[in-house]
Amino acid sequence: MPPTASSRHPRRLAAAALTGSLLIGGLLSAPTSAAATSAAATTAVRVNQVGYLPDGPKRATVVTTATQSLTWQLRNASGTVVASGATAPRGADAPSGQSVQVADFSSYRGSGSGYVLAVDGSGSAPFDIRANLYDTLRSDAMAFFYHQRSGIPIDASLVGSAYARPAGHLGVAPNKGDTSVPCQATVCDYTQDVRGGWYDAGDHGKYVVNGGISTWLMVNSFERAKRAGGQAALGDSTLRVPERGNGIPDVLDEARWELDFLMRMQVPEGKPYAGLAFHKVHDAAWTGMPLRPDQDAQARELHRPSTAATLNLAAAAAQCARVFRPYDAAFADRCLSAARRAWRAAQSNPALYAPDADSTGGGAYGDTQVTDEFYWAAAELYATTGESGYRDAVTSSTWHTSPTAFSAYGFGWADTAALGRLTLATVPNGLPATDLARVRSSVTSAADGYLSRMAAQGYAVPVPVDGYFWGSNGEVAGDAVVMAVAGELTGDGRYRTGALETMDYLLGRNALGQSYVSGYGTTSSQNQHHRFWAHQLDASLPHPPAGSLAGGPDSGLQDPVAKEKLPGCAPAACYVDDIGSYSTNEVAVNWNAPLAWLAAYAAERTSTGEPPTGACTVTYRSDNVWSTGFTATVTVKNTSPTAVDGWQLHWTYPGEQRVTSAWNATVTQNGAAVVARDAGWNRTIAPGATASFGVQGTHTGTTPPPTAFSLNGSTCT
Ligand code: 9MR
Repeated sequence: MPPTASSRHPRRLAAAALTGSLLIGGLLSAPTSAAATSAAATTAVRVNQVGYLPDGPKRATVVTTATQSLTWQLRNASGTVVASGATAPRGADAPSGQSVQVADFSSYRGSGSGYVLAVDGSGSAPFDIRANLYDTLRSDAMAFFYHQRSGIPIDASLVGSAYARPAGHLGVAPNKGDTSVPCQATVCDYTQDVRGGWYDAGDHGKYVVNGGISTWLMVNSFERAKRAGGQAALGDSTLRVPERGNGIPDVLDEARWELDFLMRMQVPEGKPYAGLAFHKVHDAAWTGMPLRPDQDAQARELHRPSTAATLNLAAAAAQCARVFRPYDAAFADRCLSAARRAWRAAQSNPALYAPDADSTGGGAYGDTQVTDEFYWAAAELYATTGESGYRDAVTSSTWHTSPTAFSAYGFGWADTAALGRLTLATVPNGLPATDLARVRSSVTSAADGYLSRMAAQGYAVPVPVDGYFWGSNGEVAGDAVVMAVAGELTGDGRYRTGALETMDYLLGRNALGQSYVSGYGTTSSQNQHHRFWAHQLDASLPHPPAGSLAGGPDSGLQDPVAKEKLPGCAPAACYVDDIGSYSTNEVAVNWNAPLAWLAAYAAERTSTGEPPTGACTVTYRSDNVWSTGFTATVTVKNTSPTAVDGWQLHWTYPGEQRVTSAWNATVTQNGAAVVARDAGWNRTIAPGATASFGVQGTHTGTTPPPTAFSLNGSTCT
């Protein structure tokens, strides 16, 4: 059996240890840290400082010693009270160490900017309520990856002159370049061209494990949007990338920059470890700050291949083969052959672990448990190829049935089984219907766990009190990804609410009243640990660009600045916006990737401008079932206030049903996934009106009805 998360999770060991001492010290009820003290000086009404979606949840947390319910008032930009109500007292909130109440103004459906929520004489930061709230964050959070590119000049015409810089690590003095990199002593006797890719974080290292999961999330964001009919927003010429206009969706162009690098990290044929991936490439010694990538004079080194890195490559490249195929078949082929080769090499070297101690000049990304990486890679290879060998690797893995595939601590670079489950739950594949149903329900159970934790916390955070470890904000955004997928699978709007509320947490509804995303909100992180966006150290350098997510509270206090400034902090308050606090305030590709995923999801809406939740209801009536066939009538109702003009209804059959004909709609099926398009004459569905159509098909046994539908990208209920 896979070990439990608590016994193996390299991402949370330090945090768990420290939380123990916090609880013993009784400090949760009396925070004494600098962060907690300065937080008390800010307004006590904590909101999403960017705002809320008109049809989404709208809740705020009020820090107060009052034990009785208080009155809240929502005021518009001119100060007029447009809604009011009573707060719900919650009492002591363990993660924040604060006493809180919750104001819920979700029923307000107006829109505008400059709203303020006032409670007991305190006003919140101003915020907007509008349907296009997340459009810019979608592109900024994705642009982060272009900014982080190695081996290409960062172009002022795309990012503005403050963020432009020469190419890093192309072998132009003083940098040594990643074009011909030797290994560490004894690892290999040749050099390899490993140019390109993304810098991991504030350092100039490039790590295959972290690159793999980040690439997967970017590509998955597109794959999900495509399923929901919302891919156009991530399509060609939607992002600020140099490849705009090449006919390929921009988010895939960005992912390809890393995929090319990941494939360059694969050991060539004829060499020892052929087919495995080098674990990482970085400087021989840690460099000082600030330092632009092109000015890095340190020697670069390849570190010994690892099974984990190899399987990350296999998973990301197998997903590439599936998702890139309609846009660039040759690249898809190249990805698939790299993935197959990596898989074979990992099977021959199943326990080549990257050591935790290898952290001179770069991070370790050590991991001695790689069965979850095997499961994830097998799932991707199976979803892409349908081949029985990969299917057997999926079904024989203990992770296929393990209850810890979705742990309380979310997924992460060391914990990848959940990614395999997400793929198997959403990408049509040949797993037996009962197995598929179990995989899908594991996604919704995980999401239920996050929802119940959110419900129990004053700030509605999906992580447990001992889950504030290095990169906790990435964990929060990852949990939101799981909730969003659960919403897609079930059509249950509670999951979308949960996913959107994590955005509230990241953007200011938290213990510190801090937006952790640069440029978003009135008090946003601006001094993240980064060697180029190092304004705090050198005023001629920029702050991090808008859309950069800080790592977030880490109760482990794992850097000197955190140790000095945050002693005694409550877990959710262990954060300081200081460039020296790399354990709470770095940026990293594996944290910005789930943020970008979530922003794209939150920004998605129909062509009529309606956000997805509650936009439609669907009934699927089984009219006739015989031994090998069935007919059914599907009725979709437009429950949004605006007309639908042209529609596509998506669903997935939980059984083996195959549609063979349809009337009053054009229906196509790919695996279990079905798309019904309007028949032309019925393309308009007025608000409150319905459209009905019929399907006939075959089946091999039972005909369980589909339960999750989406209309033009909107989840129906
Ligand atoms: O995100 C990583 C975290 O889980 C680890 O606890 C930490 C210490 O090993 O390293 C983090 O990753 C850093 C990496 O090692 C080097 N580049 C910056 C990454 C983010 O801080």
